[in-house]
Amino acid sequence: MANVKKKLWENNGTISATDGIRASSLNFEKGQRTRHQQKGNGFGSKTKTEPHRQSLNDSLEGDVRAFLIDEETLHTYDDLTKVNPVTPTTVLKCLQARYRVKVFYTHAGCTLVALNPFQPIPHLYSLDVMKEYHFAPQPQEFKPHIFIVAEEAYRNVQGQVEPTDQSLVVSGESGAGKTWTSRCLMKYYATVAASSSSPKCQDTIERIEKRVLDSNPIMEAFGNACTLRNNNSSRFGKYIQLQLNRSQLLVGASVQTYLLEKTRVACQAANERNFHIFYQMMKGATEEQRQEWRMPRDQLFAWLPNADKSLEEDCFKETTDAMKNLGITKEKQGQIFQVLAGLLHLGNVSFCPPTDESQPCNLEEQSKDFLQCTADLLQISEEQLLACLRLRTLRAGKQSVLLKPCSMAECSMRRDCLAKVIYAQVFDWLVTFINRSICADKSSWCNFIGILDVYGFECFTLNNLEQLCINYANEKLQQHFVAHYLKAQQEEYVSEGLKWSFIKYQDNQSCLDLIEGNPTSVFSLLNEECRLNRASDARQFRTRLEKELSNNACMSWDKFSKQPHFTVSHYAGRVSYQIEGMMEKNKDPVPPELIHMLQASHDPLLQGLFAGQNTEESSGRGHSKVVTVVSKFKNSLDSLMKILHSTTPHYTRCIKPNPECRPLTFKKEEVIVQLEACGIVETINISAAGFPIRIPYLSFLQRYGMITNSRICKQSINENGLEPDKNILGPAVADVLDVVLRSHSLDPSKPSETDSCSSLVHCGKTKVFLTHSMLELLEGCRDRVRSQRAFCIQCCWRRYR
Ligand code: AD9
Ligand code: MG
Repeated sequence: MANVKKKLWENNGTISATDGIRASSLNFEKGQRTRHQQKGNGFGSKTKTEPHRQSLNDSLEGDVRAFLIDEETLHTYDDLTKVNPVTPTTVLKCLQARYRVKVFYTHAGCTLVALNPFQPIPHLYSLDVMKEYHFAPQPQEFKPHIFIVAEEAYRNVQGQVEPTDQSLVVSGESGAGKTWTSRCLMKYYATVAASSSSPKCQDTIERIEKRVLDSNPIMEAFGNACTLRNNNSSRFGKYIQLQLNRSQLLVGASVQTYLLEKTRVACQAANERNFHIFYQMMKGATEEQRQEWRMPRDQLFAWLPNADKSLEEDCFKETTDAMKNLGITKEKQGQIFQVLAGLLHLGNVSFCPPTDESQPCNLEEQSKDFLQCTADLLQISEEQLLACLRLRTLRAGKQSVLLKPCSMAECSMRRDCLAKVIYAQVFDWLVTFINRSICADKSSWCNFIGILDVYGFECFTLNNLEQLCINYANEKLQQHFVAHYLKAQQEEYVSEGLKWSFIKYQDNQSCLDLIEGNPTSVFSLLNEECRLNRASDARQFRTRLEKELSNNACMSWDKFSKQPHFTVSHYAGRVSYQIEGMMEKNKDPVPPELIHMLQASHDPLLQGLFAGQNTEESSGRGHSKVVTVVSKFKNSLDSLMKILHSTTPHYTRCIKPNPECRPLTFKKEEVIVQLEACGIVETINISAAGFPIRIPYLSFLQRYGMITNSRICKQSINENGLEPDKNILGPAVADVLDVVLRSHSLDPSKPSETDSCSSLVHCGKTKVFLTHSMLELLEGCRDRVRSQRAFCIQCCWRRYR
């Protein structure tokens, strides 16, 4: 091995860590100095690449060791597909070994795995490190890092053939680090895409960068909350497009959000909190604001649980500063906070049963002040508010209107519904405002880098429509990922002259058909149920699902479960969804009288939010015209997928190493579940389904040529810089393979039992494609030849002495 390393140095060659799927490829290229190298890195003469740059020796060690499973050195593998054999267990061990030595990033083929350290690692993300990766001629040679992904996308934008848009897909479970990673990526681009700007345009660029970054604290204040799994959990999905001009400078951005968990505003699980913004207001308001919003310090609000918990996210000033920077005036901010204060008061309104059942519910005595505060802050009539909360309006024909008293449960539902609909509108208004403030004119940008921060796969004890939508989104992304990954593999096979039909792979189309397919699927049946606008019956719906969808292999039922449910076999595991409440959630009904009341508000913000909004009414024959939650979600996801398909994707899978968010604690059982859920195990399976090891001819002969000791091998190796040419090198490679296979009485076209492709080895135009078994045979032969030689040298040496 020392010889090989020495040779490398003499060749001034480099080892590409990203050749194809990076699998064990010893890929030597003649070193070429680039503009950045010749001129220094542009940030002063001191090069600080040492901590991040792997030495060539290390890299080679990693490659060679990959052939030999050795737990001692597992932490040196910077690509999981290099570990041999590649199994979930070895991959897990490798990640654990790396985490132990505080290495948090690892490649997995075309994916980057990011382990959450749960403690600040400032040196890993400093400005200097950003610059190192940005100015490196070959960032891939550096240790795996999110900045490699960022830089690769940035360079890809100015593609060699034509510029291409890029997407960075960040996924993982709650608390795994998606939002942290997305912020880190945005900061990277805000830094590197501005660094080369001329002083003249610096002002404008800085302003837009700051505004783009300032969108984060606003969206997080209004869209994030403290949950059991993450103190700063995003309760919505987000796709942000960073717009770049011809000079690759960041000139703007646009944000698209998905499925805000608006129920949180009125209902927080035990030990969880409402959206951060409410706590920020409670803690950060001035005395004057407190009076205005009727929020004395000691006031308890039912919708503000766990307010004593102190979080760094509770920083009101950061939010209001960011709002100001984005152009949200003090006046508008005041309107927003006043409405939110109104919602907090609304949460303290509760009802008690009437003495006479034909009468509406009574207000609890202590609720009266809160009702009045709510009406004042929302600038609506108190009487109208009370009527809307406890009386249902029934229309009989066009003219006559009946008012029917609501039950206690209905009153609470209407109160919660009012809060949800207002909060969701405020959130959408903010997103629209942010977009107006940061989006560049279409004529001033030509390409974008999109960053997708979406909720990961979810499986709780009880799962309902929210989990079905989230897991459906993950199925879509997984399909996209697999298609991209297989396409990349297929392209390499085809360009190397191999047949693609070697690969047998099962995709997740039938699961998607089950959820969203036409004409019959879970979504279509749910929508039909909502359209019919009849009282939902969970058991009836379950029977319907069984009748219509039981022929889909991804659908099943737990016979012992008492609750009506259905179980879907997702790519990441089986999830049982309870049917109770699902149809109502899909309808997400808003009583029209609530909207009418808000439209009549004197508050300019509410007026603007609800003006022109269609109230949900039933058509004559009892059919509802409502656009259901799943239809809206499917449509927004379809548009997202269209965008993703038009870009070059890069995947980062964030992993949460322990559920308690403890620093530097790795729990294997937690991690393996996530590796499965985020498709890493699947990636490994796909990679193992073909020829996971590809070695360029020259590299192959340099390592295995000694097996045959043929003259042509020596010639090839001695000719430094020789372009790998199958005509010259091919026969030598064939010789080596022939010797190895014959010595084991094997047929190259027949795989071993552990290989999933239909042959052991294939010679492409420039590379040899191997299965793991073939690699082991080659390594074994090489070891035998080397020990025989060592033995001979020892004998000669003794004789000589
Ligand atoms: V959720 O689905 O929105 O609930 P995320 O977004 O996956 O979740 P988040 O990015 O919020 O998780 O990360 C959780 C916490 O982990 C952060 O608040 C940080 O304290 C911590 N974290 C994540 N990544 C890093 C990191 N690279 N370095 C240090 C980190 N801390
Ligand atoms: Mg998040």
